[in-house]
Amino acid sequence: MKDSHYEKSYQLAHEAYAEIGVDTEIVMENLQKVPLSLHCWQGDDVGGFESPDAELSGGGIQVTGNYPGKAGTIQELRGDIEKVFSLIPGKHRLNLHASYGEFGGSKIDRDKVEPSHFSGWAEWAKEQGVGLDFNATFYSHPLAEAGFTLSSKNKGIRDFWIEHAKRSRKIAAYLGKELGSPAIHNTWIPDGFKDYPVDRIGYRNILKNSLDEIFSEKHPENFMKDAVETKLFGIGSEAYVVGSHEFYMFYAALNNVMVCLDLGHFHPTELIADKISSVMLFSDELLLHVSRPMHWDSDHVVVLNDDIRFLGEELVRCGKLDKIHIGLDFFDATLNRVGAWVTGTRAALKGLMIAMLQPIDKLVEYEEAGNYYGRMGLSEQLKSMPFGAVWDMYCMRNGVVQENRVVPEVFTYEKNFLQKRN
Ligand code: RNT
Ligand code: ZN
Repeated sequence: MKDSHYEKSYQLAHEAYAEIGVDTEIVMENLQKVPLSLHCWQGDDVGGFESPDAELSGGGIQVTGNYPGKAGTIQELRGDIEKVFSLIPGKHRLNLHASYGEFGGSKIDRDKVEPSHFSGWAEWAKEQGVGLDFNATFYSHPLAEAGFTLSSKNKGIRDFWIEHAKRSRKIAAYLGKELGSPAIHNTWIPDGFKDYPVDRIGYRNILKNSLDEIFSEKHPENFMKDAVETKLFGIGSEAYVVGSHEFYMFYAALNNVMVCLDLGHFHPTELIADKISSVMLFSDELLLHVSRPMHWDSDHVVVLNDDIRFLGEELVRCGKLDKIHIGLDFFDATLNRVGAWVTGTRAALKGLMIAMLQPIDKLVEYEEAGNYYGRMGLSEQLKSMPFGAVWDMYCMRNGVVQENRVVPEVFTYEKNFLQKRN
């Protein structure tokens, strides 16, 4: 399609939305202000670069598939991320895990990681003009194999992970300082039991104490902020997860840290969209891990499904988009990883744009008047409005390909780069 056709489609869409009281120009301006934090681990199946052949192991998360082309070095990963950034409208961030440091071929254990191992990332992020976020890595390690890290009853193991967490928070503070934008440090641990535990309270008490110890080290808020990620169950922790939703909700509320809600960490029919308003009435900020659970915490690539639409709607409607940090957390090794990143990230942005293109005042008016047909009927009408024309225009104005060019771009990159990897 010619550029002039995109212009025409956009003009028609602009008029159609104006008729229902929505200004598409303002929507584009608002979406431009929303950064997403892209997860570095999509590019290499959560492997990290602690050793040349590092791969995800243990810890209640799993990646299936062996599609060729995964990033085998940090340079390849950065190249892939640069490609991804070039195909996504807006300015975004990158979310790193401690296992992605530049360790120069030597074995640096998790209790020895330092800011210097991430100075290369800081330099790269400066060149890219993106902020960074950070995570301690509590899986794929011999001392995580027994299933317990910060809540371990073994003091040696526990202290090892406490040290790792403290160092990771320091690295986050370093990155935030270097880049002039606070890094969110997220703590997720895999601790739990496959079968019914006896001492439920014991492990949770230990976790509470470990977190107290970790967070007793303070860092300036403009360098780093903390989040703790809740979970209902994982592979091998079906019966009991120490860091459950209730545990972290209370912990976060009482200790001035953020809670992190991952779409895949709840019962299959629970919606994150319904949790945001409750959290935001009692907490200043919130971290999200946007993913696509399928029957379980499967971390499928995000697509524009109802969950994402509901999430976008709630993010826009609650009016606190600037206080909610949107991270992505999906990985699927059965398909082109760069494509997964691009399509998943674009889907999350589309969810937000669709929500912004709604006449919220009118919907609230129907709701308050008890006119529930009006609320439902208008919501349904919105679904067939020309959102795609606004999205394509948004991409064009950001110097990024329109929707129909995404797949060919990914194929070309695959042919020129990914297929040349072994
Ligand atoms: C696991 C959590 C966690 C991880 C990443 C890699 O269930 O969702 O956020 O996916 O830290
Ligand atoms: Zn997550």
